[in-house]
Amino acid sequence: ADAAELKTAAARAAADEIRDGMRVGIGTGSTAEAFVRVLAERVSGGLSIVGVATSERTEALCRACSVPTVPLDECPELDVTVDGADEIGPGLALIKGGGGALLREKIVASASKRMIVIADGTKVVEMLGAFPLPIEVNGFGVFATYLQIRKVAASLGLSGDITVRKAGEGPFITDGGHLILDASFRRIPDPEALSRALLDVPGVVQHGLFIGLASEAIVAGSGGLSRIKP
Ligand code: DER
Repeated sequence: ADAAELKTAAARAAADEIRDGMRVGIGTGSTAEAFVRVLAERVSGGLSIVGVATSERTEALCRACSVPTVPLDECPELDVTVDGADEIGPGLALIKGGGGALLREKIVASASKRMIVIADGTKVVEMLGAFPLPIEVNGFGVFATYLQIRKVAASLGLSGDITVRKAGEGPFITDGGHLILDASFRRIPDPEALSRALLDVPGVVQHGLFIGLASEAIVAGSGGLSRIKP
């Protein structure tokens, strides 16, 4: 099976958990988009749900597929969020944010009773960090924030390139109007410590370490589907 088929297989398994009347957080990225397409089939077959999208991009796809969505403010408590991940580590700690939507993704995941992560097998890692950690930062004084991030990382024994994510000629701007720094720490032995240290930097809005949020991961590998619990 190719990557797209694996993503769809994981998406189908997640869609099987969605029941009539559920309030569903809908993630961002290619695997989450496979979930939207499967959900759209189920909705056209009579499933009645209300969705909350985690990005303008996902919102647009839901609209195009007639998956009903409302703003999070209209539905502040969700039954389940289904989303992808860039890395799935021990204890289902995740790195997310490859698609630049980590702030809304984390807000929506935290508003949900459950979070189901869907991914192809390549995302499961022994230790987080090979994927550069996305850090969402306020545009005011980015260089000062960058220096403070480097300092707190060094205090935890972490180093590596930290670069401003680009989009075309200029910086990538998130739905929330912020910038993203991608930090190539390579190995993150203590994600909890790094999470706390980063959130103490005033210019950091949020980061892509999702700790204690995922309830389950549905992973599609060449040998089939596997379910991982924390
Ligand atoms: O940006 C994100 O957080 C996405 O969910 C990302 O982590 C996974 O994207 P993919 O499904 O396209 O690999």
